[in-house]
Amino acid sequence: MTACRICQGSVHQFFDFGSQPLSDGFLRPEETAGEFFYRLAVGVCRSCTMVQLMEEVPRERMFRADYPYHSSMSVKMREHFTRTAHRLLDTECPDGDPLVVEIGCNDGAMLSTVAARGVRHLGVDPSRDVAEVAAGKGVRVRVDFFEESLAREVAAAEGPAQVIYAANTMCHIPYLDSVFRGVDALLAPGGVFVFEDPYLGDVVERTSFDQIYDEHFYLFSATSVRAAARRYGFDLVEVERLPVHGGEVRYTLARAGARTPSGQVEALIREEAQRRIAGISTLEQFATQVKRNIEELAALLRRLREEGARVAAYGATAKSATVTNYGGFGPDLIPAVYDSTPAKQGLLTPGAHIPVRPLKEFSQPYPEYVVLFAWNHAQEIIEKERAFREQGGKWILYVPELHIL
Ligand code: DWN
Ligand code: SAH
Ligand code: ZN
Repeated sequence: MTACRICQGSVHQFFDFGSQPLSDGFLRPEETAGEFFYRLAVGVCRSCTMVQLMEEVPRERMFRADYPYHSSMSVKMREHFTRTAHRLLDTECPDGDPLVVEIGCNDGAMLSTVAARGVRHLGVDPSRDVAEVAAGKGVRVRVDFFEESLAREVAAAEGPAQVIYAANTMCHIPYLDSVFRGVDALLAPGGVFVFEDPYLGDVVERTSFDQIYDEHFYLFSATSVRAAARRYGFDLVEVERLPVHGGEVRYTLARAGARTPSGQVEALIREEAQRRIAGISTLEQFATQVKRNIEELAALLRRLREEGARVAAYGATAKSATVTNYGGFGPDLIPAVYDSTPAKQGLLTPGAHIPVRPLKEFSQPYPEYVVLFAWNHAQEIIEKERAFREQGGKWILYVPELHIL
């Protein structure tokens, strides 16, 4: 039996994706021989409902100096983080000399706006290359993992933080106990801890199974986040559903008793109970649907290969590692994936070893069918690449189910 990382309850496994590589482990052809693999399986805690991976990948393997994901590659995400920064400053930091801390600041997509407004801040991120990009935007960054010891050090040196923020990072941290104790040490008495991550309710509803991979150790819901927060003396006081990355929730935590939880919190928790989003039968149904989606995509890709169609993919996402490696989709079915990130171009995708090509080659000539691995950015990409469709190209999407655009 596996014990829950949050409450030590028993975890019921509901899907096993088998052996998987590091989702952001893009590699040079000569590195494929020594590639690292682990077992990707996911379960739900029968006590606190937290959905979590059955096996943990050491953090230093994932968040290395050359971690290749740059948040600012998407215009829509840049806009999202600019709006977020203004809102956090306007609502939580009206006066004085506030301190804003971001856990997992990456390339400064959010904190660059805080820096531009002249507000005291600190970004913490262990991945050196992306942190250097943030520093180049005027962001103060510490290249390290946020945990209790670091938080105590920052609290002693810089005083309490009015806002601690994390986007798509809390779900990456198995050792949340240390993070919560760190937040407790660093947060001002009336401060807020705000974080946003992929939402279990959306993953289940939309069968977005590729949100499950090494870096996404947890899949949160309002129910599981409130239970975890309470263990460390925090209340869940606000929840907000966000459209980014295929559906997320932004959670606002405050010290127990400091703020009255909004009606939205109770409403979402009630909805989760009614939908039984963490129920064993719901998750078993999800598992059946995942297998169906992957089989349909596999059948389509094999048919296109038989017909001699020119196929490629778009967006060398971390998520797509789960799709290509579970589906067994290598360069024989998908000969290339186009991506705008210089740090990924010229390398092979993890496990499946599909070559990553720069976007400028996408139209030379256009493929006939393109699997949209970055389906969460569909609106932005399909709009930007409308010339592809105008000359007859077709997009293949597999979330929420297989369809061709
Ligand atoms: O949680 C995480 C999220 C925030 O980012 C991390 N664990 C890792 C990463 O996940 P991902 O790689 O699945 O994220 P995205 O944002 O779906 O990745 C999009 C990829 O597509 C990037 O490599 C950039 C690329 N891209 C592109 O080539 N053209 C993106 C856009 C918008 C484009 O127009
Ligand atoms: N906030 C950005 C980046 C998300 S990717 C966005 O939403 O786009 C996850 C980031 O978390 C990576 O940059 C990774 O280096 C960072 N990270 C992982 N573990 C961390 C930890 N313990 N403390 C701080 N950052 C961490
Ligand atoms: Zn639990």
